[in-house]
Amino acid sequence: MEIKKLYHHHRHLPNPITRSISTYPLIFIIFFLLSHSIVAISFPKPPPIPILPFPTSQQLSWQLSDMALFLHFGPNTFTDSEWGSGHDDPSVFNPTALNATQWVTVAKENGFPRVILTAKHHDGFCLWPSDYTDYSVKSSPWRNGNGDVVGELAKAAQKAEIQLGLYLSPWDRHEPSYGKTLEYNEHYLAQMTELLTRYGNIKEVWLDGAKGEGEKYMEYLFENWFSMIHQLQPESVIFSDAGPDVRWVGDEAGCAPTTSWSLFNRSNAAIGATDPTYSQNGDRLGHDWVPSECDVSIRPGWFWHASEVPKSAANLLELYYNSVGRNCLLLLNVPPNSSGLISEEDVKVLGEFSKLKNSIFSRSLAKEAVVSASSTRGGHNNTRFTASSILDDGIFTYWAPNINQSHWEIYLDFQESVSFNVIQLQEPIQMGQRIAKFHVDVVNEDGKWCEVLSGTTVGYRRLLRFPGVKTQSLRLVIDESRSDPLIAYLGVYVDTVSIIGSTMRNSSSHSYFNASQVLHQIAYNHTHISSS
Ligand code: FUL
Repeated sequence: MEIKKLYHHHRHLPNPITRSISTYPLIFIIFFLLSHSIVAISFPKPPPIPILPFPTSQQLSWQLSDMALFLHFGPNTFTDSEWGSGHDDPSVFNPTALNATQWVTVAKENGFPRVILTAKHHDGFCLWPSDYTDYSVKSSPWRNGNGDVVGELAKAAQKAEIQLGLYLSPWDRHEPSYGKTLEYNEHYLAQMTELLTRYGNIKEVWLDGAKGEGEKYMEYLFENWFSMIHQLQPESVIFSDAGPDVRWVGDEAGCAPTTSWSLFNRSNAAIGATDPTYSQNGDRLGHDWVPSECDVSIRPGWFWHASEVPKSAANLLELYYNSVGRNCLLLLNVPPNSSGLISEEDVKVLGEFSKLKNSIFSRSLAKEAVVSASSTRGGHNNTRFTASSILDDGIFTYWAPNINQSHWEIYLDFQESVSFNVIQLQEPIQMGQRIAKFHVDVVNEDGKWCEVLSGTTVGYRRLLRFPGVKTQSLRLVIDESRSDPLIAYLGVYVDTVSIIGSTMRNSSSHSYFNASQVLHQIAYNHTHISSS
């Protein structure tokens, strides 16, 4: 009995032989499954490699701001001129009601996160009390010679959380050392240092390439300037005809071409002597990331003139499509008048423009669409790169296709018929600019796919207008790309203003546009009061 008991007891003790039979295979199976990735412990598919060149963080934050307000202000404002001779008496500069808070409020209320002031235009007059010249606010009657426009603007901008940029003209028609290379470069950098050390964060430095014909020859030591600017203000971007951070678009009409690469070869461009076509299109094979900025004035001149009136809200909307809508930043000049304020008619038109823009773009009609794609990076169940990411605002989530695909397509099923005449596309440019050719098809009344538009580059933001369509299904086809194409955003919208004057305006059959009549009224009023 005793023996039996013992025996029973021992049967339940782990026996080294039994253990080796029952446990080792289990360990072996787990090891086998892990090593063959059959078990559900899997890591997310990493993002694709960003392709060179791609933006610095400063360039990225510049691009995300979409628009900036340019402020041309100085003696020209009072003398009714555009290029001052450099010899106007400083006493002409006497704004009676200058209020930089009004300037930044206008910017903020109308969607311009940045303002750029002409601290010194070609006439050499300094809007701050520079120690290196007496041709400045110091010698003017304004605030009894104790004023500082740059300082007042910097304070107001900081308070309103508006970014500040400064224009310091290389060409100086007043400064006696202009024309003597070493002397003038020292003078210029001394003034630049004042601007970049006295006024807090400066987000953009604007280097204008203009110079009158027959003016004194001199060499600007650009590379020294660039390094010094970046050293003093590491968060700033430098604008010029040739970068290094942001390039001139090649015209002063606020219009980029439909093909607009942020890629560029800086070595192919020179400040003041650039081929406009090269600047306009950029360079698909470029080694440098230098996106375009489109500068244009709300009025015919850059400076305020009593005889001039602002463009209409519909005109500004057109500029927006042709700049922001073509992978560029819109730098819209709104010059303060001789009392030192932005004129009421300009404020009014900016308000109408921003209302118009918001009425079109505040909500995409594709938000509820069911989205699918020809392939998805990491497989169709991968949520990180899924096609429906394109409905989320912004560029930091995106659709990515599987590698080695022969075609790239995204399908949207709106689940009901939707009417629209604008499409917005965005690439996640932090990963490089990739798309070189694309087209969009919709399903027509006969149930067949038909093309409604095609294009080349997309970049940060591409807005495409076309005669309105009514459809339940849309597909975006990417025909050519520098690498696997990535799409961050696709939205569809109705614009009832741009169609004025286009084929759609006369088409009463497009009765499905039900946007507010007010928009028509705004556009109508302005076509009648504006000179441009
Ligand atoms: C040009 C200048 O000559 C104009 O006066 C203006 O400042 C414009 C933005 O750039 O090159």
